[in-house]
Order: sequence, then structure tokens, then C-alpha cells
Amino acid sequence: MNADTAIPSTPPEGGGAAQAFDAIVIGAGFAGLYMLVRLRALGLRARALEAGDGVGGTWYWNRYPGARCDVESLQYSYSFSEELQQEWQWTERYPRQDEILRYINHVADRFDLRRDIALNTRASAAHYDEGRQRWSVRTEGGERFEARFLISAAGCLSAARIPEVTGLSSFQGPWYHTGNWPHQAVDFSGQRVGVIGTGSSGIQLIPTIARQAREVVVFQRTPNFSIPAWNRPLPADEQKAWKAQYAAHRQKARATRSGILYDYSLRASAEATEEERQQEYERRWLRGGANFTHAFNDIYSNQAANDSAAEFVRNKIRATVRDADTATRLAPTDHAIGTKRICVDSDYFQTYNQPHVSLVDLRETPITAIVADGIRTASRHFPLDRIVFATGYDAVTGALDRIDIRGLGGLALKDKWAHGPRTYLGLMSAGFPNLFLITGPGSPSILTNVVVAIEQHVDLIARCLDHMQQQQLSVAQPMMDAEDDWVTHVNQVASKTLFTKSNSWYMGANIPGKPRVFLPYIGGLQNYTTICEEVVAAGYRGFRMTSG
Ligand code: NA7
Repeated sequence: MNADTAIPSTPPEGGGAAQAFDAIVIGAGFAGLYMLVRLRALGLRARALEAGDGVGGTWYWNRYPGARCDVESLQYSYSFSEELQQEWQWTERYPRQDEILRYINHVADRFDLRRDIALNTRASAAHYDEGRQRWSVRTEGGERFEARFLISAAGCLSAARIPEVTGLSSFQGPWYHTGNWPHQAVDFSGQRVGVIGTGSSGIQLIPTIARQAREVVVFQRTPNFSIPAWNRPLPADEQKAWKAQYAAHRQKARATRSGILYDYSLRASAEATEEERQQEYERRWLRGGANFTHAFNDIYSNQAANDSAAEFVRNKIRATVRDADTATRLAPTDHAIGTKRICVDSDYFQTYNQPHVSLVDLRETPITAIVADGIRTASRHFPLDRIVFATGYDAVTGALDRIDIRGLGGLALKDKWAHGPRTYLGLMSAGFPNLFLITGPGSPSILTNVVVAIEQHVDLIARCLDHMQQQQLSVAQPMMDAEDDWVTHVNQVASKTLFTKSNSWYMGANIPGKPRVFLPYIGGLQNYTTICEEVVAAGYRGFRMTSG
């Protein structure tokens, strides 16, 4: 579409008088909170609209048993405040959901952010009024907000998805989705529990539930690679030593491709002997975590290198799971290791050695229906008291798709993105003036330590708003050719990797009908940051900024 020939759109209807702000932020998780900090520092009046009745986003909703971050505590945290990073004490190598949520709440209090957050307020529509250069936002509760800037902090993994399975409404027991877990503890003692899905959430949840439940039946469509977390308490002296060098560690992390201080090998797999390769895998296996896939620098791009690392993990699975048939089904063969998000677990494969835990391979015997007392597959009926859906998300674009966002000429963002998201730098989309996307599609986002990616994006947006204020510019949006070039670049970089061959949520493959496009930018956080800095240094090259 041509932004210059657009006609004004109609603001959303309903509700009383609109509450006016300089900026509306959608979401009060890690991204929304830090955005509020930066907006306040610019002297802009902002309001964050948060669907939950508390802050925290992902970590507010994902309260399932075993929920834990797969990036280490000392890295998965804000770096913008030296005082904050020094004062907060983490208790474990990998933080549990409740600890992260306490941390986020601490941040909200420490920086006095709550007064700028409207809880229980889900944005349902956001329309741009070209004449008034204002976004008009409507909420599910019928409230209306107006602002010059609209900033999405809605998250990449926040639109939980329950697959369409016949008969769910007839199930008589309680059922849950990991991404929308009840606030009260759920007791599985003595229960027969069916778990659908074996991604990161399922792999964390299954061992934890198995400690309580009478019986656990896991319904697996695709097995996943998982590396042990070897989680442990974080000793005070280790934490102190890290904090003594915090600024330097953060700086080094930002200069990596994933924003995480891993041990990135500079060697290609073929440069090592077979014995050296096995030693390297074993060393990393014993250290634990997603660092494993950085054993050689071509695991994501070279099939033979990937096969070698994948086979090592398959052998570990076979050595762990006693029943040979179950082990075979748990060992992934349909995708390259790491091209579906690699999982980090605590005793996942060991759990299948317990007599009350069983695995159903849905590729062989698909679910035909959920019935009043359980799940029926093509070959048998499984009586169950509870069902857990660990079936994932409409990733990266899902949260935005669920809001009726309309830009110039009334164009819906969803329609513009019908064949895949189109953005410039994952930050803005042409035809949607003053709409900023924190960790939007086409940015490194979910391929990184997302807190690092969030801080980089929020800082960039804040600098852009500051520049606009200084220069008395009121409207910003990308130029179409800059956006087209970026989309081409994002696709080209992805096509050089093994990622585009897998049916992953990175590719939108988990959602029926979603275009098959690689959603994040895989060129590396450090390269992406360099590109952004060049854009800024060149006077926001590729953006058109105008005064009102
Ligand atoms: P994921 O990684 O998308 O995993 C979802 C799982 O659910 C995965 O095993 C899916 O199988 C399975 N699934 C999805 N739909 C169905 C249906 N219809 N039937 C059976 N099984 C199904 O989501 P998670 O919540 O585990 O993790 C998301 C991210 O959060 C994770 O990567 C971390 O970054 C944190 P499939 O593989 O699609 O065949």
C-alpha cells in the first residue's frame, strides 16, 4: 500500500471519553515495564494496558508446575540499573517462575511503575486516526485511550493455543493450558493426568506432575531434543563474583549472537576428530543447558555437523530410557537439533522409567476425540481425571493478530501480514505510523536471551522518540523500500540455516493456515545491533519522520 494516498480510518467505537496519553504500551511484562521507565525519563505521559491482574506477562501466566527459565538467572534479568542488578539475589542457577515473577514485581515497585499501569485491561482494537495523528485504543472492557505513540510489548509467546480437538467441552474433569495456569496450586495427587505436548513446557511439567500423580499419560506428536539443566542453588560467593564484573559480563553478552554468555566454539565440526567431537559433546552435556548446540560453529548450518550432535543426544536418550520402544519414540529424528527450540530439562527422560508414566505416539495413533472421562486415540481409550495442554503458542505474531490493529487507510495489520509479517528491523511496519513493536517479527527476539533483546529495542525506541522530540517531529514510519529490503534480508539469512527445514513455531508451522515464514531475525543479536546503530547514525535511515 502507499502510505501517501491513505484515507483516514475510523477510531474504534464505544466507551466513554478517551483517556489521553503521549504513549500507550500494550503489556506489562519485561518489555512493557522497561518501556515505561524509559518513557517516563523522556517526560512522556504513558499508560501500559495489561490484560492480567498483575504485572509479569509470560511469567504471570505460565504458573504450571516445573515452570522455569532456560537462561541462567544472572543473565535473564535487566541490566539497565546497576543498583537493581546488584541488590537482587537469585537463589538458583535457572530461576523458577515464581522467583522471576517476584523479581518483576520488585522492579515495578522499585521504579514506582504501577501508577502507569492499568491492570485487567486487555486491548482489543487500536486504530490510527491520520487526521489527528493519534492512535485510538479500545479495551475489552469498553474503555478508550488515545495517544500519539502506540508501543506493543505484547510478547512473542503470549497467545496460548489450544488445538481443535473434538469433544473437549464434553470432558468432565478440569483441564489447563500451561500458558494460562490457575493461580491456586493444582494438586495432582492420586489423579490420572493426560499431558498433550512435549515442547519446553511439557518437558518441564511432566517430571513435576509425575511426582504427584497416580498416572501420567503423555501424548506426543513430535519428540524434542533436550539437554539436562543440572540446576542447583546459586552459592553466594559465585553470585558475588559475577556481580563484581556485572557491567563487563553484560557488555560481552550483548556482543554475542544470542545475548547469552555461552561458550561459543569457533571451530567447525569437521575440523575435529570423531573422538574430539564426542569429548566436546560430553563436556557440554555435563555442563548442561542450551550451550550444547554451540559445540561447533556450524551445527545450525551444516547438516552433517548437526547430525553428529543430534546422534549424541539420541544416544543419551537411549542410554537413559530403559524401555527400548519408548526410547526410540522419544529420540527425535524428524528435525535438526536446535531448529525447534531446544529444551532444557530436569529428569525428563528419566521420568519415563517410572511405572506410572507412559508415552503415546500420536504419529502412530492420533487423538480421535476427547470424551467425558478421557482421551480416545485411534487404537484405545485412556481414562483420565485431568488434561494438561502444553500445546504452545501462536508465536511472535499471535498476540498482535488478536488485536484489531488498523493503520493508514484502515488497513488491518493482520491483512498486511497475511502472507507473513513485514517490518523494518522488526521494529515498525509501513502504513502503521508511530506503532513500535518491541521484539517484533524480523528482530532477534526469541532467538536470544529475550531480556537483552527487549532492552536493546526499548532503548532504540526511546532514542527515536527523543530524536523526534528534539527535532519537533511528530510521525515516524518506515519507508516501503527499506521494509522490503529488510524482509528480503531476514529471509535470506534464515535460508542459509537448517531452521527453515523444520516444522517449528519459528516457522509458524504449529498453527494451521499460518504462512510458513521464518519469524525472527537469525543474523545474530550483535550484527542486528550494529545494523540498528548504523541506521541511527545515518539519521534514522529507512524511516520517514515528519512534523505535524
Ligand atoms: P511448543 O514448543 O510450541 O510445544 C508445543 C507442543 O505441543 C509440541 O510438542 C507440539 O507438537 C504439541 N502440539 C501442538 N499442537 C498439538 C496437537 N494438536 N496435538 C498434539 N500435540 C500438539 O510450546 P511450549 O509451551 O512447550 O514452549 C514454547 C516456548 O516457551 C519454548 O520454546 C520456550 O521458549 C518457552 P509439534 O512439535 O508441533 O508436533
